[in-house]
Amino acid sequence: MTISQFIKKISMTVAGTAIVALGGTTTAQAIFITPSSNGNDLVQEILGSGITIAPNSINYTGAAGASGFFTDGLSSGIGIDSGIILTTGSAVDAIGPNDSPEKTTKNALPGDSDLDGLIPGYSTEDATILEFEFETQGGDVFFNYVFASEEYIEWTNSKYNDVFGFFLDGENVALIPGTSTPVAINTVNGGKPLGTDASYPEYFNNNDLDNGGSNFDIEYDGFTNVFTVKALGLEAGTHTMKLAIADVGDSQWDSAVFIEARSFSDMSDDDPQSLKDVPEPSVLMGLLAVGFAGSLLQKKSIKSDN
Ligand SMILES: [Ca+2]
Ligand SMILES: [Ca+2]
Ligand SMILES: [Ca+2]
Ligand SMILES: [Ca+2]
Repeated sequence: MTISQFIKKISMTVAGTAIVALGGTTTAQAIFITPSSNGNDLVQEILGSGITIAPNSINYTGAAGASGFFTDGLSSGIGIDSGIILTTGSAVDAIGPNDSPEKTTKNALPGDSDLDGLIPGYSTEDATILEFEFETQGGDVFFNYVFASEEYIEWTNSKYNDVFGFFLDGENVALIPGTSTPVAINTVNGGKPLGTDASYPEYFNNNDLDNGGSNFDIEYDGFTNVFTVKALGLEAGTHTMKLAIADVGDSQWDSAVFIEARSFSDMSDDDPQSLKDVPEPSVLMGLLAVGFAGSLLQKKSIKSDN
């Protein structure tokens, strides 16, 4: 590592104790995770109406603890109540409260060439992949998801551009609405520092301890709104789906994708859970708190190579 690379990897962070005390909210429940790397169980959880899974087509690639089921997601504010989680580290580390800017599990697994292809110039590590083949009765496919990460906010717009992809017959359909742009750290964020050089910030929910968090009872420092995959007019017959997520630039700072239970279907959900009872972040209190806490305490955080 050169000196300049080393310097780039040093960030100043601010302890969040005062922020939690001032801006935190209490909730009766919060997201709960049950780890599983059983591909059949994971696919069954997201399977909705009008979809038939091809026999013996399900394949899970990843660490045993990297994936699982989640419940009570609405109480943590992610807009989806239950479903499956795929991560680049440890699934149980999604559980709040947010007590670290850098929750990390190195799984020492390779990346994925399809994901590499989404972010030219970067390379992936610690890939977690759930693949299956299916038929759709209605000819369409819909499902709902949220992307979340510890890379927010300190590594926004850096090389640690964690990414995921939902590859339908090899083509990524996890795109920012109305664009052909994959959803990743550097494409959906609130900027760094928050509010500077943001990308689609209207889709970003800040939960960063050093930037007014924690607004949500979940470990990830930021996450997207609920996005819906819409793939219309598929030909009759069997299609492939590959759900994949990976770290980028190194194997540290976990990212995750949440996929809603029973949402993988041939019909659009007209009443998504995201419209029901999502807590509002205490933005004003958070902004006041970060200004206050910023003068109290600082520590250095170093993101070293593997
Ligand atoms: Ca965190
Ligand atoms: Ca972070
Ligand atoms: Ca990792
Ligand atoms: Ca990462």
